[in-house]
Amino acid sequence: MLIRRAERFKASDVTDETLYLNRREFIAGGAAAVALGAYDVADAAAPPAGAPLKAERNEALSVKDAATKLESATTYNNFYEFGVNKDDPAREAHRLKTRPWTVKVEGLVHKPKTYDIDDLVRAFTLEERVYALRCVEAWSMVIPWIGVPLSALLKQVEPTSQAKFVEFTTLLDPAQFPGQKPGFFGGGLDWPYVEGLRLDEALHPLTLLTVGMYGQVLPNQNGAPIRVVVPWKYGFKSAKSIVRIRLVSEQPKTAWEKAAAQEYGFYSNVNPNVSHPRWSQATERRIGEFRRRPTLMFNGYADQVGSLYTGMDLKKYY
Ligand SMILES: Nc1nc2c(c(=O)[nH]1)N[C@H]1C(S)=C(S)[C@@H](COP(=O)(O)O)O[C@H]1N2
Ligand SMILES: [Mo]
Repeated sequence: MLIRRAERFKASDVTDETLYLNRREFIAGGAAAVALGAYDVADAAAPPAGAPLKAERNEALSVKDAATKLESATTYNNFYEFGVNKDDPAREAHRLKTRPWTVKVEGLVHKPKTYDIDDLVRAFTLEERVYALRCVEAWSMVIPWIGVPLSALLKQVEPTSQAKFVEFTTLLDPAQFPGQKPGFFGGGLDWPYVEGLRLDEALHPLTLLTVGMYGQVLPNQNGAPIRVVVPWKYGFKSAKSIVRIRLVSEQPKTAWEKAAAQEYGFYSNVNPNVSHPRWSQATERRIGEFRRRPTLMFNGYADQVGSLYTGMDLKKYY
């Protein structure tokens, strides 16, 4: 797998959008063996983080902003299973074995299904969308994510009429996630990391089940082999390295609600008018920029998602 080896990501290699684009052209021209929307898994002895992953950009669901440097997106992370510091994930994430990996989709569905990660990537058409992920700590990054609309997967399992919420669960394995070891300060979280969405939020076309970024298989520190990206919500709603998607009738208890409910609500829609108890959320620092920028309602997606919350008091349901 010459291409994979040559292309295996090295943060220092790719430092700006221009280089990134050239690189994509190179991949497009040289990777005849790599089918659109699927990497070659014939020789997947090693987890393919960094292998080229092609997908057509969905322009309608992409922002025009320049992407954050790949190096920043892969070295400044929140992934408390690896530690609470921003540089812990890049240092520790090699411990995570992303193959074999299955995702169980179960609960209130007519057709529960366990997907092997590679079958899942082959079964759906991958799209690339450029989304800003905005952290509750008031910084943001613009990342070209690759994945499948979560709705495509949910349609396959056929939620029952009782299903009202979707719960996402990250792998529980203290042997691979030092932050889950008893006695390790994992930010006070109760493992495994659990997140959730209302079913209509989960079915919204913007919600992306994500397997790659920057034209590559997702790096471990960004949630390999599969994570969620919900662009109109704060980053912690986008659970990483998930092993289970469960449809349920009651609002799931999320890891951050259990840890500090008054700071991290279930909805956590990006909202410049609702402050975090310890800081304002009116402006944000885009990683790589000097000047702070005003934060937009629903992270700029008010036209697309506003109707999901008609009549709701967003100060109460923060
Ligand atoms: N399992 C798990 N998922 C997680 C987290 C985590 O600690 N554990 N952190 C969240 C937070 S706070 C943010 S801001 C984003 C960061 O994603 P990124 O590192 O790919 O930018 O992941 C989210 N998903
Ligand atoms: Mo975050």
